[in-house]
Amino acid sequence: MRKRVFSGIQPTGTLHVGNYFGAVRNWAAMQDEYDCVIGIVDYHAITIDIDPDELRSASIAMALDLMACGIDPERTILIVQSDVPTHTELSWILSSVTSYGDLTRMTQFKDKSAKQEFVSAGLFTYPVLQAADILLYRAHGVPIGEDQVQHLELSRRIARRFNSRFGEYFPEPEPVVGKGARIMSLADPSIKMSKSAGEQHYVGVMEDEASIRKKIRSAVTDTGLEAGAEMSPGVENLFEILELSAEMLGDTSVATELRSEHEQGSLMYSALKDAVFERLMEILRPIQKRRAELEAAGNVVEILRDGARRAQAIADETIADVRARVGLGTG
Ligand code: AQP
Repeated sequence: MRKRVFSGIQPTGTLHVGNYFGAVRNWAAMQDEYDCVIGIVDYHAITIDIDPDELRSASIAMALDLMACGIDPERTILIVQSDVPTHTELSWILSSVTSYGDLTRMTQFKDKSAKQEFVSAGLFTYPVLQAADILLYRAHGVPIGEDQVQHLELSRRIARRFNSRFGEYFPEPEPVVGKGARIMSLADPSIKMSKSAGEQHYVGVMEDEASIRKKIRSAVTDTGLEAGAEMSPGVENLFEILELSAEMLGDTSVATELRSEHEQGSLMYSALKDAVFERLMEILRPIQKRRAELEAAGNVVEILRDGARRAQAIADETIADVRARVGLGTG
């Protein structure tokens, strides 16, 4: 039997290059080897204030973005999370085997709650819903960026606690963290690239060329170079994006050359930025073209409904087993 993987993304804005290198391209690469379920996690998105009309269209837009990046709905079950409401039933059950103390240690909650005027209970219990997303499909692996590793550790603890209280049932999901798992903001390389930090802190996968060029040209580097000097975080981040793009294109020679110039203290940052822009656009242009074609095809909602039907069949099996183990309902 093939192993199953689950991963998710919030429909809270446009897909960015951090999401792409850290997560989405890995999801696309895993489709032949694993049974993949990918969720556009709209239940997660409502833990902070979000406009209802925007949310629904953002979920559909995210599905198009993901398919344009290579997620093939024939090989991957692609869903909008709330189309399979069983996620929330399992989440409630799992909250009973989740330690309150563990939840208080989640750094994402600390960061996000500090930015909110109104801090919802949903934001606090977010990692329990995340555990439910994964365990509902009895997934063995979860391909994620580094920022999600702590949450995944908690999912593993929740699975262990459920298994010890109700009998061995859930596999303990393993994190799959690949290259590109921590792409930083170009404007402030001390924070991760993210949609919520603001427009200047991310490069959108579907963003227009002129705007991407501008963001890369104004990326923070450092003031000067000496031979053998340590790389500043901004320069390291540019090299990371260059190398990831070059590897995908199958020619890393420019990256190697520029690295050796850096070691010798002769690197012009404008040349590095031009190389990043050119290689990145070689990756993004075909994705953007494909996105327009998929949108014109006009069948994305149908695709998502089909995904939800396939996902619900797995979810129904899991929740029936869980209800029986826990002793819920009349049977
Ligand atoms: N900068 C990043 N580098 C590598 N991987 C990343 N991921 C997110 N940011 C980076 C990975 O992308 C997947 C989806 O994550 P998400 O839905 O939480 O998206 P986000 O970009 O983190 O969303 P926001 O709105 O930008 O969130 P915050 O508020 O955290 O800034 C995950 O696998 C994630 O690891």
